[in-house]
Amino acid sequence: MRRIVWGRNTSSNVMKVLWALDELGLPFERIDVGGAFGKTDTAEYRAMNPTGLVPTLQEEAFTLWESNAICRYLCAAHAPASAMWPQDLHARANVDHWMDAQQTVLNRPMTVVFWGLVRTAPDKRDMAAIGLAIQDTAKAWALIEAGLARHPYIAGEAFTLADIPWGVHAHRWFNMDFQPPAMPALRAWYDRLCERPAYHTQVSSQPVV
Ligand SMILES: N[C@@H](CCC(=O)N[C@@H](CS)C(=O)NCC(=O)O)C(=O)O
Repeated sequence: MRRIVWGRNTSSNVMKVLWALDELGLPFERIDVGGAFGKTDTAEYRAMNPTGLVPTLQEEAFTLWESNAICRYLCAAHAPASAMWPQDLHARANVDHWMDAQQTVLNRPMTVVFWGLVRTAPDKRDMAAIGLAIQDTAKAWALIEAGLARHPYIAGEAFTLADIPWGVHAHRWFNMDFQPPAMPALRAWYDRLCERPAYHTQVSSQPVV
C-alpha cells in the first residue's frame, strides 16, 4: 500500500503524524506542500483536504486530515493492540482528552509565542503580546507538569498518543530565545522523549524554524 503524508516537515501538525508513523514502524512517503511550498490551493489538494492546511494522510483512495485524528486512525487501522492508544475505554478517553487539550488549550498561546519569537523579525516583534502569551502557555504546560511529576508520560506509566501533540511543541518551548519558567517534570519528560529514536528523527533533531 502506498502511504503519503502531504505537508512540510517544519509544521508541528505534520511532525505529529511523522512521529506517530515512525513510532509504529509504518513506512511512508512525504510530499512537501504548505508554507513556502504552496500547492495547497489546488483543486486536487482541496479535494483531499478542504481546509487547505497540512497535514493530509493518503493511503491509496483513503484520505484524512486533522493531525490528531490521523494519529488515532494510524493506531486503530495498523496497530490496534498498541499501548499508544489503549483499548480500555477509560484509558483511551484519558489519552484523547489530553490530545484535544493540546489543540484547545496549548495551541493558541503557543502559536503567539512561536510566531512571535521564531517567525517574526526581531524589530517587528510585539514583546508585550509575546510576554503575555508566554504566561498563558506556561499555564497550559503546568497542566501536564502536575501529572508528569507523578508518572513518566502524560497519560500515565506508558508512552501514548497523548505525548505526541504536546511533545512536538515541547521541542519548540525548550528551544526558543527565552528562558521558560522552571518545570522540572516537564523538562525531564522532554529529555525522556529525546531518547526515543522516532522523536529524535522527526522532531528533536529538526531546527526550530
Ligand atoms: N487542526 C489542524 C491544523 C492544521 C494547521 O493549522 N496546519 C498549519 C501548519 S502547522 C498549516 O497548514 N499552515 C498553512 C501552511 O502550512 O500552508 C491539524 O491539527 O491538522
